[in-house]
Amino acid sequence: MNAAGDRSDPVFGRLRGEPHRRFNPLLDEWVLVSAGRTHRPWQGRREPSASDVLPPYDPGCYLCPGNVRANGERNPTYDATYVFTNDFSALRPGTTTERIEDGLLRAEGEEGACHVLCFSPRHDLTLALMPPDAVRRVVDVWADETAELGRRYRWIQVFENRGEIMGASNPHPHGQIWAGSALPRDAAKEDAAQRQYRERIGRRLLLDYAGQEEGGPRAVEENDDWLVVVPFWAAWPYEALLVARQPVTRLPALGNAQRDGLADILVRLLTRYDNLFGLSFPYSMGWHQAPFGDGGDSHWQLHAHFLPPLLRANVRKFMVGYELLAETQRDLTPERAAAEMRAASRTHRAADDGWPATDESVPATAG
Ligand code: H2U
Ligand code: ZN
Repeated sequence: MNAAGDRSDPVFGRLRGEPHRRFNPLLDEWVLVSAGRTHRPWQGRREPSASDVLPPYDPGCYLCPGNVRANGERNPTYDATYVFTNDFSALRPGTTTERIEDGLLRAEGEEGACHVLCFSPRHDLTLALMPPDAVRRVVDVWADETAELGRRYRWIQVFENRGEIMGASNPHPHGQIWAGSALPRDAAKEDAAQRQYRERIGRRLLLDYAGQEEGGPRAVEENDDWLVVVPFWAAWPYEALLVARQPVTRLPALGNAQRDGLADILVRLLTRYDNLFGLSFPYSMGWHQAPFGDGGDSHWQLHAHFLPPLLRANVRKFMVGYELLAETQRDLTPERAAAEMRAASRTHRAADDGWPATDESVPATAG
C-alpha cells in the first residue's frame, strides 16, 4: 500500500469506482472519469521507452553553444542560459493589426514575438538533472522575459515541450516564450473563471483550491511557497498543477525565497515524473499568469500546468473520439495518479542508469 492509504477522501470516495464527471472550475468544463479502464488490452502504438544517452555537446545541435542555427546565425559560447528570437516565429512584431469582418467570417491580424530559451549549455541535461542554482537561473529568465515582453504584449506564454512525442524538435534542454496581443482561448477562459469567482466569493479561486488540497489525496509535493497537485479535474493521466500558496499574479513579482522554492519543487516534481516509469518523462508545461494591460488583476493566481501524455511506460493517452467530439475522458483517477507519483522516489534514478551527472560544465569540445 502506498501513501494513498493515509489520505482518505470521504467526500468523493463513493464515486471513485463508478463512472462520473468532475468539474474544472478554471476552464468551466467537465471531464468524464471512468476508473478501471486502464486494464484493457492495448495492441496499438507503443512509444519508445529507452532514454537515449546523449553527449554533453552535439556538433549537429542548433541549440548547443557556438553552433550555427538553421537560419545561419551562430550561437554565442554561452555558459548558463541563452535566449534568442525564434528563427521561425509564429508571431512577429510590427505585423498588421487589421480586423476584417464579412458576415460570419471574422479575422484579425495578431502581433507578437517568439523567443527560444536554452536552459543550459549542456545538451544532455534536463531541468530535473540540472543543479538547483541553474534551475533558479531559468526561473529568473522566465520572470525577466515576462516583464520585458509584458511591456508591449498582453499574454505572455512561457512553456516547454519535452520529449519527441510532445513535438520537441531537439533534446537540448529548452523552452519557448510566445507573446501576443490577444487573450488566447484557455487564457480567456481562466481569466473569466477567476474573475467571476473573485466577484462572487471575494477570494482567489486557485488559493481556495490550494487550501482545499494541501495534504490531501491529490497533493504530490509541497513547500513553504508552492503546492503540486494532480488536479481533481485532471485531463491527462499524470497531469499536475503547480500553484503559488501566497497571492501572486505573475512570475516577475516572485521574491527571492519564492524563486528558490520554485526551483526546488520543480526539480522534485520532474524527478518523480522521470522515476515513475524510469524514463525521461515527456510533457508540455507552461505558466499561466495575469494578462498585461487589463487593469485590475487581483483575481489572478500564478500557476503552471504540466500535461504529460503517458499512461504507462510506453503507452500514451490519445485525445481522440469521445475527447475530440464530446468531452475529455480519463481512465486513471487523479487520486491514484497522485499516489503513484508520491510513491516514486524523489532521488533521480539517473545515477543507476548511466544518465548524465548533475554538473553543468561544458566539455572542451564545445565551440
Ligand atoms: P520546440 O522543440 O518546442 O519545437 O522548440 C524549438 C524552437 O526552436 C522551434 O520553435 C526554433 C523552432 O522554430 N528553432 C530556431 O529558432 N532556430 C533553429 O535553428 C532551429 C529551431
Ligand atoms: Zn545541444
